Amino acid sequence: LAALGLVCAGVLADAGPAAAAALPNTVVPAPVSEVSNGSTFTLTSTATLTSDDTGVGGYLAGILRASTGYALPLTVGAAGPGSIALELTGAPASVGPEGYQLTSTATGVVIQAQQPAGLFHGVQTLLQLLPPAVMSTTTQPGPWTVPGGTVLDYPRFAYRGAMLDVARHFFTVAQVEHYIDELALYKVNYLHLHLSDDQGWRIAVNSWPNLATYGGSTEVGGGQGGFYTQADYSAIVAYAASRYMTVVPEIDMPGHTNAALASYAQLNCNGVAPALYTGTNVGFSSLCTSLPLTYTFVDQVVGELAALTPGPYLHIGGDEASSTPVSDYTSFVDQAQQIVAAHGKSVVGWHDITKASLLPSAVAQFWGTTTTDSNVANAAASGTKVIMSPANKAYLDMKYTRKTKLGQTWAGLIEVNTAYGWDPGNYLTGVTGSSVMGVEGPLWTETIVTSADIDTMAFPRLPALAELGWSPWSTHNVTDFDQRLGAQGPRWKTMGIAYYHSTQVSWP
Ligand code: TNX
Repeated sequence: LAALGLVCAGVLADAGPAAAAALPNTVVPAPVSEVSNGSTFTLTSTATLTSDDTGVGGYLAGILRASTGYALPLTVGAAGPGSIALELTGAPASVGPEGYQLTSTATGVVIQAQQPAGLFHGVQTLLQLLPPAVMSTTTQPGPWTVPGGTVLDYPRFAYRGAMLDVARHFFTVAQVEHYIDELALYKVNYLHLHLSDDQGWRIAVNSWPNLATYGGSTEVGGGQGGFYTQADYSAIVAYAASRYMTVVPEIDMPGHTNAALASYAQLNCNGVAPALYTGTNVGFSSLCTSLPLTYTFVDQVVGELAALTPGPYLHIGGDEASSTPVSDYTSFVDQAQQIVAAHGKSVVGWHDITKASLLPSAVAQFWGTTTTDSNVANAAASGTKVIMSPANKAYLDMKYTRKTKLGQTWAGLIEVNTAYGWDPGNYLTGVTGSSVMGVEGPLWTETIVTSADIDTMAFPRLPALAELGWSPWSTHNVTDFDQRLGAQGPRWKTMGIAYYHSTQVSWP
Protein backbone atom coordinates (compact mmCIF):
# COMPACT_ATOMS: atom_id res chain seq x y z
CA LEU A 1 0.00 0.00 0.00
CA ALA A 2 2.85 2.35 0.76
CA ALA A 3 4.16 1.71 -2.76
CA LEU A 4 0.74 2.37 -4.32
CA GLY A 5 0.49 5.56 -2.33
CA LEU A 6 3.79 6.72 -3.78
CA VAL A 7 2.79 5.96 -7.37
CA CYS A 8 -0.55 7.72 -6.98
CA ALA A 9 0.61 10.54 -4.72
CA GLY A 10 -0.04 13.26 -7.31
CA VAL A 11 -3.60 12.14 -7.92
CA LEU A 12 -4.33 11.28 -4.28
CA ALA A 13 -3.90 14.83 -3.06
CA ASP A 14 -7.43 15.75 -4.10
CA ALA A 15 -8.99 12.33 -4.73
CA GLY A 16 -9.36 11.10 -1.13
CA PRO A 17 -8.49 7.71 0.36
CA ALA A 18 -11.23 5.76 -1.51
CA ALA A 19 -9.30 6.26 -4.76
CA ALA A 20 -5.98 5.02 -3.40
CA ALA A 21 -5.90 1.76 -5.37
CA ALA A 22 -4.13 1.53 -8.72
CA LEU A 23 -5.75 -0.19 -11.69
CA PRO A 24 -4.78 -3.83 -12.25
CA ASN A 25 -1.16 -4.01 -13.38
CA THR A 26 -1.76 -4.93 -17.02
CA VAL A 27 -0.85 -1.99 -19.24
CA VAL A 28 2.36 -1.77 -21.34
CA PRO A 29 3.75 0.86 -21.80
CA ALA A 30 3.06 2.05 -18.25
CA PRO A 31 0.73 5.08 -18.34
CA VAL A 32 1.74 8.46 -16.92
CA SER A 33 -0.86 8.13 -14.17
CA GLU A 34 -3.72 5.80 -13.34
CA VAL A 35 -6.13 5.71 -10.43
CA SER A 36 -8.95 3.29 -9.63
CA ASN A 37 -12.49 4.35 -8.67
CA GLY A 38 -13.42 0.88 -7.49
CA SER A 39 -16.23 0.34 -10.04
CA THR A 40 -16.40 -2.09 -12.95
CA PHE A 41 -17.84 -1.59 -16.41
CA THR A 42 -19.17 -4.65 -18.23
CA LEU A 43 -19.60 -4.53 -21.99
CA THR A 44 -22.82 -6.34 -22.90
CA SER A 45 -24.68 -7.31 -26.08
CA THR A 46 -26.69 -4.07 -26.09
CA ALA A 47 -23.65 -1.79 -25.86
CA THR A 48 -23.09 0.96 -28.42
CA LEU A 49 -19.98 2.77 -29.67
CA THR A 50 -19.58 6.42 -30.60
CA SER A 51 -16.48 8.02 -32.08
CA ASP A 52 -15.45 11.44 -33.35
CA ASP A 53 -13.05 9.65 -35.70
CA THR A 54 -14.24 7.08 -38.25
CA GLY A 55 -10.95 5.20 -38.53
CA VAL A 56 -10.28 4.69 -34.82
CA GLY A 57 -13.94 3.89 -34.16
CA GLY A 58 -13.92 1.27 -36.92
CA TYR A 59 -10.64 -0.23 -35.67
CA LEU A 60 -12.04 -0.69 -32.14
CA ALA A 61 -15.40 -1.95 -33.38
CA GLY A 62 -13.66 -4.53 -35.59
CA ILE A 63 -11.68 -6.01 -32.69
CA LEU A 64 -14.57 -5.95 -30.20
CA ARG A 65 -17.20 -7.36 -32.59
CA ALA A 66 -14.96 -10.30 -33.56
CA SER A 67 -14.23 -11.46 -30.00
CA THR A 68 -17.52 -10.54 -28.25
CA GLY A 69 -19.86 -11.44 -31.10
CA TYR A 70 -21.94 -8.37 -30.18
CA ALA A 71 -23.41 -6.02 -32.81
CA LEU A 72 -21.86 -2.92 -31.18
CA PRO A 73 -23.36 -0.33 -33.56
CA LEU A 74 -20.92 2.52 -34.19
CA THR A 75 -22.09 6.11 -34.60
CA VAL A 76 -19.55 8.62 -35.85
CA GLY A 77 -19.97 12.24 -34.84
CA ALA A 78 -22.67 14.06 -32.99
CA ALA A 79 -24.81 11.39 -31.25
CA GLY A 80 -24.75 11.19 -27.45
CA PRO A 81 -22.00 9.11 -25.88
CA GLY A 82 -22.22 5.36 -26.44
CA SER A 83 -21.18 2.75 -23.88
CA ILE A 84 -17.70 3.36 -25.24
CA ALA A 85 -17.16 6.92 -26.48
CA LEU A 86 -14.08 8.19 -28.35
CA GLU A 87 -14.11 11.97 -28.18
CA LEU A 88 -11.93 14.65 -29.76
CA THR A 89 -13.07 17.10 -27.10
CA GLY A 90 -12.54 17.47 -23.38
CA ALA A 91 -8.99 16.09 -23.10
CA PRO A 92 -6.66 18.05 -20.83
CA ALA A 93 -4.04 20.09 -22.70
CA SER A 94 -1.28 18.01 -21.11
CA VAL A 95 -2.08 14.97 -23.29
CA GLY A 96 -0.65 16.68 -26.38
CA PRO A 97 -1.08 15.33 -29.93
CA GLU A 98 -0.56 11.64 -29.05
CA GLY A 99 -1.94 11.32 -25.51
CA TYR A 100 -5.39 10.64 -24.11
CA GLN A 101 -7.47 10.48 -20.98
CA LEU A 102 -9.51 7.33 -20.36
CA THR A 103 -12.31 7.31 -17.78
CA SER A 104 -14.10 4.10 -16.94
CA THR A 105 -17.17 3.98 -14.68
CA ALA A 106 -19.98 1.48 -14.08
CA THR A 107 -21.91 2.89 -17.05
CA GLY A 108 -19.23 3.13 -19.70
CA VAL A 109 -15.81 4.17 -20.94
CA VAL A 110 -14.89 7.58 -22.35
CA ILE A 111 -11.58 8.20 -24.14
CA GLN A 112 -10.76 11.83 -24.83
CA ALA A 113 -7.89 13.10 -26.96
CA GLN A 114 -6.86 16.13 -28.97
CA GLN A 115 -6.03 14.12 -32.11
CA PRO A 116 -7.10 10.77 -33.59
CA ALA A 117 -3.62 9.40 -32.75
CA GLY A 118 -4.40 9.98 -29.08
CA LEU A 119 -7.72 8.14 -29.40
CA PHE A 120 -5.89 5.25 -31.06
CA HIS A 121 -3.40 5.02 -28.20
CA GLY A 122 -6.24 5.23 -25.68
CA VAL A 123 -7.95 2.35 -27.49
CA GLN A 124 -4.79 0.23 -27.03
CA THR A 125 -4.94 0.90 -23.28
CA LEU A 126 -8.65 0.01 -23.20
CA LEU A 127 -7.92 -3.30 -24.97
CA GLN A 128 -5.28 -4.09 -22.33
CA LEU A 129 -7.79 -3.36 -19.56
CA LEU A 130 -10.24 -5.86 -21.11
CA PRO A 131 -9.65 -9.63 -20.72
CA PRO A 132 -6.97 -11.13 -23.06
CA ALA A 133 -9.65 -12.99 -25.03
CA VAL A 134 -10.68 -9.62 -26.49
CA MET A 135 -7.82 -10.09 -28.97
CA SER A 136 -9.40 -13.26 -30.36
CA THR A 137 -10.68 -13.23 -33.95
CA THR A 138 -13.42 -15.71 -33.01
CA THR A 139 -16.34 -15.26 -30.59
CA GLN A 140 -15.41 -15.85 -26.93
CA PRO A 141 -17.63 -16.11 -23.83
CA GLY A 142 -16.56 -13.04 -21.83
CA PRO A 143 -17.54 -11.46 -19.41
CA TRP A 144 -16.08 -8.27 -20.89
CA THR A 145 -15.12 -6.22 -17.88
CA VAL A 146 -13.11 -3.00 -17.63
CA PRO A 147 -11.84 -1.89 -14.20
CA GLY A 148 -13.16 1.54 -13.25
CA GLY A 149 -10.74 4.42 -13.02
CA THR A 150 -8.97 7.22 -14.80
CA VAL A 151 -5.84 6.96 -16.93
CA LEU A 152 -3.99 10.10 -18.03
CA ASP A 153 -1.30 9.28 -20.55
CA TYR A 154 1.09 10.77 -23.13
CA PRO A 155 4.52 9.85 -24.52
CA ARG A 156 7.92 10.75 -23.09
CA PHE A 157 9.56 10.78 -26.55
CA ALA A 158 8.17 11.82 -29.93
CA TYR A 159 9.87 8.91 -31.75
CA ARG A 160 9.11 5.32 -30.77
CA GLY A 161 10.31 3.15 -33.58
CA ALA A 162 10.87 -0.35 -34.85
CA MET A 163 13.06 -1.26 -37.82
CA LEU A 164 12.55 -4.27 -40.04
CA ASP A 165 15.39 -5.35 -42.35
CA VAL A 166 13.56 -6.56 -45.47
CA ALA A 167 16.85 -6.67 -47.41
CA ARG A 168 18.69 -9.64 -45.83
CA HIS A 169 15.46 -11.61 -46.06
CA PHE A 170 12.45 -10.30 -47.92
CA PHE A 171 9.08 -10.04 -46.17
CA THR A 172 5.81 -9.63 -48.07
CA VAL A 173 3.41 -6.70 -47.73
CA ALA A 174 1.10 -8.93 -45.65
CA GLN A 175 3.96 -9.89 -43.31
CA VAL A 176 4.96 -6.25 -42.83
CA GLU A 177 1.33 -5.27 -42.16
CA HIS A 178 1.08 -8.07 -39.60
CA TYR A 179 4.14 -6.67 -37.81
CA ILE A 180 2.63 -3.16 -37.97
CA ASP A 181 -0.48 -4.48 -36.18
CA GLU A 182 1.68 -6.00 -33.45
CA LEU A 183 3.75 -2.83 -33.02
CA ALA A 184 0.63 -0.66 -32.79
CA LEU A 185 -0.42 -2.49 -29.61
CA TYR A 186 2.55 -0.89 -27.85
CA LYS A 187 2.09 2.66 -29.17
CA VAL A 188 5.04 2.47 -31.59
CA ASN A 189 4.67 5.37 -34.03
CA TYR A 190 7.51 4.93 -36.56
CA LEU A 191 8.24 1.96 -38.82
CA HIS A 192 11.77 2.11 -40.27
CA LEU A 193 12.10 -0.11 -43.34
CA HIS A 194 15.67 -1.11 -44.27
CA LEU A 195 14.96 -1.34 -48.00
CA SER A 196 18.41 -2.02 -49.44
CA ASP A 197 21.60 -3.81 -48.53
CA ASP A 198 24.32 -5.94 -50.08
CA GLN A 199 21.98 -8.93 -50.35
CA GLY A 200 18.95 -7.25 -51.93
CA TRP A 201 17.25 -4.10 -53.21
CA ARG A 202 13.57 -4.16 -52.23
CA ILE A 203 11.84 -1.12 -53.74
CA ALA A 204 11.04 -0.55 -57.42
CA VAL A 205 12.71 2.60 -58.79
CA ASN A 206 11.33 3.57 -62.21
CA SER A 207 14.47 5.42 -63.32
CA TRP A 208 16.73 2.48 -62.38
CA PRO A 209 14.55 -0.61 -62.96
CA ASN A 210 17.28 -3.27 -62.59
CA LEU A 211 17.72 -2.35 -58.92
CA ALA A 212 14.57 -4.25 -58.02
CA THR A 213 14.26 -6.78 -60.85
CA TYR A 214 17.89 -7.94 -60.65
CA GLY A 215 19.17 -6.50 -57.35
CA GLY A 216 16.06 -7.77 -55.58
CA SER A 217 16.26 -11.29 -56.98
CA THR A 218 18.06 -12.94 -54.10
CA GLU A 219 18.62 -12.78 -50.33
CA VAL A 220 20.81 -14.24 -47.57
CA GLY A 221 21.15 -17.97 -48.14
CA GLY A 222 20.32 -17.73 -51.86
CA GLY A 223 16.49 -17.63 -51.74
CA GLN A 224 14.58 -15.76 -54.42
CA GLY A 225 14.22 -12.48 -52.50
CA GLY A 226 11.61 -10.10 -53.84
CA PHE A 227 10.77 -6.41 -53.95
CA TYR A 228 7.91 -4.00 -53.37
CA THR A 229 6.34 -2.33 -56.37
CA GLN A 230 5.72 1.36 -55.73
CA ALA A 231 2.04 0.46 -55.23
CA ASP A 232 3.06 -2.18 -52.64
CA TYR A 233 5.17 0.38 -50.79
CA SER A 234 2.31 2.89 -50.84
CA ALA A 235 0.01 0.20 -49.45
CA ILE A 236 2.41 -0.35 -46.52
CA VAL A 237 2.62 3.41 -45.94
CA ALA A 238 -1.19 3.69 -45.93
CA TYR A 239 -1.63 0.67 -43.65
CA ALA A 240 0.92 2.10 -41.23
CA ALA A 241 -0.92 5.44 -41.30
CA SER A 242 -4.14 3.65 -40.34
CA ARG A 243 -2.25 2.55 -37.19
CA TYR A 244 -0.89 6.09 -36.62
CA MET A 245 2.57 4.97 -37.69
CA THR A 246 4.90 6.85 -40.04
CA VAL A 247 7.17 4.93 -42.41
CA VAL A 248 10.87 5.90 -42.49
CA PRO A 249 12.34 4.33 -45.65
CA GLU A 250 16.07 3.57 -45.68
CA ILE A 251 18.35 3.30 -48.67
CA ASP A 252 21.69 2.34 -47.14
CA MET A 253 24.64 4.24 -48.71
CA PRO A 254 27.51 4.46 -49.55
CA GLY A 255 28.31 1.02 -48.03
CA HIS A 256 25.89 -1.92 -47.98
CA THR A 257 25.31 -1.34 -51.71
CA ASN A 258 26.39 -4.55 -53.43
CA ALA A 259 22.88 -5.22 -54.78
CA ALA A 260 22.85 -1.82 -56.52
CA LEU A 261 26.42 -2.17 -57.77
CA ALA A 262 25.59 -5.62 -59.16
CA SER A 263 22.56 -4.18 -60.98
CA TYR A 264 24.41 -1.35 -62.80
CA ALA A 265 28.04 -1.77 -63.91
CA GLN A 266 28.30 1.99 -64.54
CA LEU A 267 27.90 2.72 -60.81
CA ASN A 268 31.23 0.97 -60.11
CA CYS A 269 34.54 2.88 -60.16
CA ASN A 270 36.02 0.19 -62.43
CA GLY A 271 32.88 -0.14 -64.57
CA VAL A 272 32.52 -3.83 -63.67
CA ALA A 273 29.41 -5.14 -61.90
CA PRO A 274 30.14 -7.49 -58.99
CA ALA A 275 28.13 -10.69 -58.58
CA LEU A 276 24.98 -10.74 -56.46
CA TYR A 277 25.80 -11.54 -52.82
CA THR A 278 23.98 -13.94 -50.49
CA GLY A 279 26.42 -14.14 -47.55
CA THR A 280 26.38 -12.16 -44.30
CA ASN A 281 29.61 -10.16 -44.33
CA VAL A 282 29.45 -6.38 -43.95
CA GLY A 283 31.70 -3.49 -44.97
CA PHE A 284 32.92 -4.68 -48.37
CA SER A 285 30.88 -2.59 -50.83
CA SER A 286 30.85 1.14 -51.61
CA LEU A 287 29.24 3.45 -54.10
CA CYS A 288 31.88 5.23 -56.20
CA THR A 289 31.97 8.58 -54.38
CA SER A 290 34.09 10.32 -57.05
CA LEU A 291 31.70 9.48 -59.90
CA PRO A 292 29.20 12.20 -60.94
CA LEU A 293 26.71 9.47 -61.97
CA THR A 294 26.60 8.34 -58.32
CA TYR A 295 24.89 11.61 -57.37
CA THR A 296 22.45 11.40 -60.29
CA PHE A 297 21.60 7.93 -58.99
CA VAL A 298 21.15 9.14 -55.41
CA ASP A 299 19.05 12.09 -56.57
CA GLN A 300 16.72 9.93 -58.68
CA VAL A 301 16.33 7.15 -56.11
CA VAL A 302 15.77 9.63 -53.26
CA GLY A 303 13.41 11.67 -55.46
CA GLU A 304 11.15 8.71 -56.24
CA LEU A 305 11.16 7.49 -52.64
CA ALA A 306 10.49 10.97 -51.23
CA ALA A 307 7.52 11.35 -53.58
CA LEU A 308 6.05 8.09 -52.26
CA THR A 309 6.70 8.93 -48.60
CA PRO A 310 4.38 11.34 -46.76
CA GLY A 311 6.47 11.18 -43.55
CA PRO A 312 9.18 13.77 -42.87
CA TYR A 313 12.21 11.43 -42.74
CA LEU A 314 14.36 9.63 -45.26
CA HIS A 315 17.12 7.36 -43.90
CA ILE A 316 20.38 7.20 -45.88
CA GLY A 317 22.05 4.47 -43.82
CA GLY A 318 25.71 5.44 -43.74
CA ASP A 319 26.80 2.59 -41.43
CA GLU A 320 29.88 0.41 -41.67
CA ALA A 321 31.30 2.10 -44.77
CA SER A 322 34.66 0.50 -44.05
CA SER A 323 35.63 0.27 -47.71
CA THR A 324 34.97 3.99 -48.27
CA PRO A 325 37.95 6.24 -47.29
CA VAL A 326 36.88 8.67 -44.54
CA SER A 327 37.23 11.85 -46.62
CA ASP A 328 35.19 10.26 -49.43
CA TYR A 329 32.63 9.17 -46.85
CA THR A 330 32.15 12.64 -45.35
CA SER A 331 31.93 14.27 -48.77
CA PHE A 332 29.36 11.66 -49.84
CA VAL A 333 27.25 12.25 -46.71
CA ASP A 334 27.47 16.03 -47.30
CA GLN A 335 26.07 15.63 -50.79
CA ALA A 336 23.51 12.97 -49.92
CA GLN A 337 22.02 15.07 -47.12
CA GLN A 338 21.70 18.04 -49.52
CA ILE A 339 19.89 15.81 -52.01
CA VAL A 340 17.48 14.57 -49.32
CA ALA A 341 16.85 18.17 -48.21
CA ALA A 342 16.24 19.23 -51.84
CA HIS A 343 13.47 16.62 -51.97
CA GLY A 344 11.87 18.12 -48.88
CA LYS A 345 12.85 15.50 -46.30
CA SER A 346 14.93 15.47 -43.13
CA VAL A 347 17.83 13.06 -43.31
CA VAL A 348 18.27 10.23 -40.80
CA GLY A 349 21.45 8.18 -40.78
CA TRP A 350 23.19 5.63 -38.59
CA HIS A 351 25.40 7.55 -36.15
CA ASP A 352 28.46 7.10 -38.38
CA ILE A 353 27.11 10.16 -40.28
CA THR A 354 28.14 12.36 -37.33
CA LYS A 355 31.68 12.19 -38.80
CA ALA A 356 30.35 14.63 -41.42
CA SER A 357 29.05 18.10 -40.64
CA LEU A 358 25.30 17.78 -40.63
CA LEU A 359 22.38 20.00 -41.58
CA PRO A 360 20.32 21.27 -38.61
CA SER A 361 17.43 18.96 -39.57
CA ALA A 362 19.59 15.79 -39.62
CA VAL A 363 18.94 12.96 -37.16
CA ALA A 364 21.56 10.40 -36.07
CA GLN A 365 20.60 6.88 -34.99
CA PHE A 366 23.04 5.59 -32.35
CA TRP A 367 23.80 1.88 -32.71
CA GLY A 368 27.05 1.62 -30.73
CA THR A 369 27.84 -0.59 -27.76
CA THR A 370 29.57 2.05 -25.63
CA THR A 371 28.12 4.94 -23.62
CA THR A 372 30.50 7.54 -25.03
CA ASP A 373 30.95 8.61 -28.64
CA SER A 374 32.61 11.97 -29.16
CA ASN A 375 31.31 12.45 -32.74
CA VAL A 376 27.72 11.86 -31.61
CA ALA A 377 28.17 14.07 -28.52
CA ASN A 378 29.62 16.89 -30.65
CA ALA A 379 26.80 16.60 -33.17
CA ALA A 380 24.22 16.65 -30.35
CA ALA A 381 25.90 19.73 -28.89
CA SER A 382 25.40 21.48 -32.22
CA GLY A 383 21.74 20.48 -32.43
CA THR A 384 21.59 17.04 -34.08
CA LYS A 385 18.75 14.96 -32.63
CA VAL A 386 19.52 11.34 -31.76
CA ILE A 387 17.46 8.14 -31.96
CA MET A 388 18.75 5.66 -29.40
CA SER A 389 19.31 2.06 -30.60
CA PRO A 390 22.35 0.89 -28.61
CA ALA A 391 23.13 -2.52 -30.11
CA ASN A 392 23.75 -4.20 -26.73
CA LYS A 393 20.29 -3.13 -25.46
CA ALA A 394 17.99 -2.47 -28.41
CA TYR A 395 19.07 -4.89 -31.17
CA LEU A 396 16.23 -7.35 -31.60
CA ASP A 397 18.45 -9.71 -33.62
CA MET A 398 20.75 -10.44 -30.65
CA LYS A 399 20.13 -13.78 -28.92
CA TYR A 400 18.34 -13.69 -25.55
CA THR A 401 20.58 -16.40 -24.10
CA ARG A 402 23.24 -18.71 -25.46
CA LYS A 403 20.45 -21.22 -26.12
CA THR A 404 18.44 -18.95 -28.43
CA LYS A 405 18.39 -20.61 -31.88
CA LEU A 406 17.94 -17.46 -33.97
CA GLY A 407 20.05 -14.34 -34.01
CA GLN A 408 23.59 -13.13 -33.49
CA THR A 409 25.85 -12.40 -30.50
CA TRP A 410 28.31 -9.70 -31.62
CA ALA A 411 26.70 -7.06 -29.38
CA GLY A 412 26.09 -9.53 -26.54
CA LEU A 413 23.12 -11.50 -25.23
CA ILE A 414 20.00 -9.41 -24.58
CA GLU A 415 17.52 -10.88 -22.11
CA VAL A 416 14.25 -9.03 -21.49
CA ASN A 417 15.48 -7.14 -18.43
CA THR A 418 18.62 -6.03 -20.32
CA ALA A 419 16.45 -4.59 -23.09
CA TYR A 420 14.43 -2.78 -20.40
CA GLY A 421 17.34 -1.78 -18.14
CA TRP A 422 18.61 1.54 -19.50
CA ASP A 423 17.41 5.11 -19.73
CA PRO A 424 17.42 6.41 -23.32
CA GLY A 425 17.28 9.97 -22.02
CA ASN A 426 20.36 9.54 -19.87
CA TYR A 427 22.54 6.90 -21.51
CA LEU A 428 25.02 8.36 -23.95
CA THR A 429 27.47 10.96 -22.61
CA GLY A 430 26.48 14.41 -23.91
CA VAL A 431 23.23 13.11 -25.44
CA THR A 432 20.47 13.91 -22.97
CA GLY A 433 17.37 16.07 -22.65
CA SER A 434 16.06 17.51 -25.89
CA SER A 435 18.89 15.88 -27.91
CA VAL A 436 17.12 12.54 -27.57
CA MET A 437 14.32 12.20 -30.11
CA GLY A 438 13.41 8.68 -29.04
CA VAL A 439 14.09 4.96 -29.12
CA GLU A 440 14.09 2.33 -31.86
CA GLY A 441 14.37 -1.45 -31.85
CA PRO A 442 16.06 -2.61 -35.08
CA LEU A 443 15.48 -6.17 -36.29
CA TRP A 444 18.23 -7.28 -38.69
CA THR A 445 17.26 -10.40 -40.56
CA GLU A 446 20.38 -12.34 -41.53
CA THR A 447 18.97 -15.25 -39.45
CA ILE A 448 15.29 -14.25 -39.47
CA VAL A 449 13.17 -15.87 -42.19
CA THR A 450 9.52 -16.19 -41.12
CA SER A 451 6.92 -14.10 -39.30
CA ALA A 452 7.23 -16.52 -36.38
CA ASP A 453 10.97 -15.69 -36.29
CA ILE A 454 10.11 -11.98 -36.16
CA ASP A 455 7.67 -12.62 -33.30
CA THR A 456 10.19 -14.65 -31.28
CA MET A 457 12.88 -11.97 -31.45
CA ALA A 458 10.55 -8.95 -31.01
CA PHE A 459 8.37 -10.33 -28.21
CA PRO A 460 8.83 -9.55 -25.40
CA ARG A 461 11.76 -7.18 -26.07
CA LEU A 462 9.98 -4.80 -28.44
CA PRO A 463 7.35 -3.94 -25.78
CA ALA A 464 10.24 -3.25 -23.36
CA LEU A 465 11.77 -0.74 -25.79
CA ALA A 466 8.34 0.73 -26.55
CA GLU A 467 7.88 1.35 -22.83
CA LEU A 468 11.28 3.08 -22.61
CA GLY A 469 10.11 5.33 -25.44
CA TRP A 470 6.64 6.08 -24.07
CA SER A 471 6.58 5.92 -20.27
CA PRO A 472 7.94 8.55 -17.89
CA TRP A 473 11.17 7.43 -16.22
CA SER A 474 9.39 7.77 -12.85
CA THR A 475 7.41 4.59 -13.70
CA HIS A 476 10.57 2.58 -14.41
CA ASN A 477 10.59 -0.49 -12.18
CA VAL A 478 11.75 -3.89 -13.37
CA THR A 479 9.61 -5.97 -10.98
CA ASP A 480 6.49 -4.06 -11.90
CA PHE A 481 7.41 -4.23 -15.59
CA ASP A 482 7.97 -8.01 -15.59
CA GLN A 483 4.50 -8.39 -14.08
CA ARG A 484 2.81 -6.09 -16.61
CA LEU A 485 4.70 -7.81 -19.41
CA GLY A 486 3.52 -11.17 -18.12
CA ALA A 487 -0.06 -9.98 -18.46
CA GLN A 488 0.59 -9.64 -22.20
CA GLY A 489 1.40 -13.37 -22.55
CA PRO A 490 -2.22 -14.60 -22.76
CA ARG A 491 -2.91 -11.88 -25.36
CA TRP A 492 0.03 -13.03 -27.50
CA LYS A 493 -1.15 -16.60 -27.16
CA THR A 494 -4.64 -15.59 -28.27
CA MET A 495 -3.18 -13.71 -31.25
CA GLY A 496 -0.82 -16.52 -32.27
CA ILE A 497 2.31 -14.45 -31.56
CA ALA A 498 5.21 -16.90 -31.18
CA TYR A 499 6.86 -15.06 -28.28
CA TYR A 500 9.94 -16.07 -26.28
CA HIS A 501 8.93 -17.40 -22.84
CA SER A 502 11.62 -15.59 -20.87
CA THR A 503 12.06 -16.84 -17.30
CA GLN A 504 12.58 -13.21 -16.22
CA VAL A 505 8.92 -12.42 -16.91
CA SER A 506 6.12 -13.17 -14.40
CA TRP A 507 3.77 -15.04 -16.74
CA PRO A 508 0.35 -15.54 -15.12
C1 TNX B 1 25.39 -4.26 -37.94
S1 TNX B 1 24.36 -1.91 -36.91
C2 TNX B 1 24.75 -3.65 -39.01
C3 TNX B 1 23.91 -4.46 -39.89
C4 TNX B 1 23.87 -5.89 -39.48
C5 TNX B 1 23.79 -5.98 -37.98
C6 TNX B 1 23.63 -7.37 -37.48
C7 TNX B 1 24.36 -1.43 -38.33
C8 TNX B 1 23.97 -0.06 -38.52
N1 TNX B 1 24.73 -2.30 -39.27
O1 TNX B 1 24.36 -4.34 -41.21
O2 TNX B 1 22.75 -6.48 -40.06
O3 TNX B 1 24.96 -5.43 -37.44
O4 TNX B 1 23.41 -7.38 -36.09
